[in-house]
Amino acid sequence: MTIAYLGIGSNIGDKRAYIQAAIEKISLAAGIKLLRVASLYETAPWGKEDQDWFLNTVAEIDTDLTPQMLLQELFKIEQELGRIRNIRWGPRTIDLDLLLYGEETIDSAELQVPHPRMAERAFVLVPLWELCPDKILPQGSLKDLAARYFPGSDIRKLTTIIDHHKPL
Ligand code: GSY
Repeated sequence: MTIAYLGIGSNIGDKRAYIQAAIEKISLAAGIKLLRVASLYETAPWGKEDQDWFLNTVAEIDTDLTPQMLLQELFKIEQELGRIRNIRWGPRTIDLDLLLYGEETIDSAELQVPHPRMAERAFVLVPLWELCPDKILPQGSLKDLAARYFPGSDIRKLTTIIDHHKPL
């Protein structure tokens, strides 16, 4: 089993409901055990600024899927939640990114882990730092990287949380 971290974001429609639905699907997927989910954050759009703000969080999972199998599972969940890949960095109902997969480094055409742009993205760094404050990334300590952006005007922590516990 491997501990992995998933970035989750939405900026179309009922963003909170899309994130909740994605987390439920992740928790029900074969080969994935959902461990923890960070707080929800409202975040300014990165990459293409003329679009709505996002809601973002990060989930910690334990998985026996390979990184490639996990990526396929994330694509499947994105499709089920109406993700359409038409505009680069454009609006989306749901976005699921594989950020970290244990201590592995992967550099293939379809998958790069650790996620190559995560050190520039407050919406990844801040919720990830909440879950693993002592983590060191290739670009430096998560604590120092997140402190560049938080607190800041482009990211706001919400007090509402995502309920990720399965009903008894
Ligand atoms: O790669 C994730 C999708 N995405 C986001 C996002 O999730 N949040 C914010 N704030 N900006 C983004 N730009 C892209 S692309």
